[in-house]
Amino acid sequence: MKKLFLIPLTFMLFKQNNCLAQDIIPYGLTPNARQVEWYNQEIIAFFHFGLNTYEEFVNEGDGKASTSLFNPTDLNIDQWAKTLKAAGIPNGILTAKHADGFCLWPSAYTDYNVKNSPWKNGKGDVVKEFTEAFSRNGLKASVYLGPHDRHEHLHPEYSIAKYKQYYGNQLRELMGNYGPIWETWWDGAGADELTTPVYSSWSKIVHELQPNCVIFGTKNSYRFADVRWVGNESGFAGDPCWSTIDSASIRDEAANIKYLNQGELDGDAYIPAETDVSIRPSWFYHQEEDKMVKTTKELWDIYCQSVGRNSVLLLNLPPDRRGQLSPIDSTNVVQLRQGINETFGNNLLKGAQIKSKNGRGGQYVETTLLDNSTETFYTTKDKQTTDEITFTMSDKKEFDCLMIQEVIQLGHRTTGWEVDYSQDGKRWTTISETKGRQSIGHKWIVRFEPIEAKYIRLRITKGQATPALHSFGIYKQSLLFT
Ligand code: IPT
Repeated sequence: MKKLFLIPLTFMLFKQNNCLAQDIIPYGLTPNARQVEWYNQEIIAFFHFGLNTYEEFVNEGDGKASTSLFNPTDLNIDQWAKTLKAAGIPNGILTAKHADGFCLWPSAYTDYNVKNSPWKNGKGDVVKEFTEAFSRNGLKASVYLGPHDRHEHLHPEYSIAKYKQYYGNQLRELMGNYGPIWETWWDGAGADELTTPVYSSWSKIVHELQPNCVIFGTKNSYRFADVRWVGNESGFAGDPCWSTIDSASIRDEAANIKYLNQGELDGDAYIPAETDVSIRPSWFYHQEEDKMVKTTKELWDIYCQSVGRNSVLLLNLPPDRRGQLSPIDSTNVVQLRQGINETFGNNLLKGAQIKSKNGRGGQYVETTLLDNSTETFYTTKDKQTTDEITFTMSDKKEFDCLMIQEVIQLGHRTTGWEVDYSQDGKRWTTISETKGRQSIGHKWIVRFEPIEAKYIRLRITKGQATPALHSFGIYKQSLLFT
């Protein structure tokens, strides 16, 4: 009897996949299931690999280079996977075809592919090795099939209609023959002549063959985008950074870089920003850049300005001419993860006494902010869109970083927040780096000079709906980041 009663109750309280209480109604636009999963990955690896890897100073081949250049001496994708696992990166996107049009798999629709390279006597298939190694290692595999194709443009019979067919065929090969594909990337670079109807036919192929595949869309593919470009390739999302945006801003990219970067609170579509940046100056591996690999500290800055600004970080780790990740790149990205774990593994507010002004209580009790669970959250009484939550620690503690998370499935609710500290619980100082903060979303991180305090106060100053917060914490940054 007891059991029978418990099951429906749990069911009533939590919605599948998101575990949301049903009495808190989502506000405005909300993410689809693909977007929620994408957000939770936080970091995705990008692998630019192809003919350009074997050319000097080339990152956007002209489509004329000989296929005989492609010859990895020791391709080992388990090695990429090992790095990703150590770095806590669950997914990787391989450039199956970059702008030069060279295909890393033996496509039946062109000769410009691995079949005509010396690698494995033309019997190799990088996409197959990639998807198999990733699945073997419990990682997600994704592909970039560049819409821009300089080799195909050189074809005397090139036309958009023919290209639409050609690309569609290749998309069917990639989406149909290699198991689950988690994201596909429609780079806007050089793709201006491709119209929305062209992308419409391609999006049908993606949705038909891989219903869970996230589409990175730009410019004329804006209507099919699950995620948008962040507006730069330097690794920073805006402040604020809303997951919503006017979709027309994506279409007219050049005039709307600011909106790509920051989103628009009253936008008409939920299309969050993906922050693509390379660990090296170039997208492809070039040995002369071995001394210019971003340091662990630089990667931490990037992490805080992307994942820590309600975005997902797409970090490029280009394999070298052997077909392996370079040791410097691997070391730095693995250390990034160690530092993230060290930093956020110790929420200094743990065990603090918590009091809120407008807390709803019950299953939404204040302590859910500190329980590290994505299945619980804090909210206020109906109609209370602002709040003050005070944490009293057992003793004063030193911290230089804070993190806050909203329940993204319930929409952008909080639109203003700040954090104060105090030594006596009476006279408060606002942490200046938190002044006027607006968006939260999946995760927001703020760093500052070390502060020592016993009392911390989170002030929710503005909202479109009652706040819904998964977590809040203060931290001391790992020594790996100093
Ligand atoms: C830029 C594209 O215009 C944009 O649509 C997106 O694909 C982006 O690349 C990805 O980084 S072009 C680049 C040279 C800034």
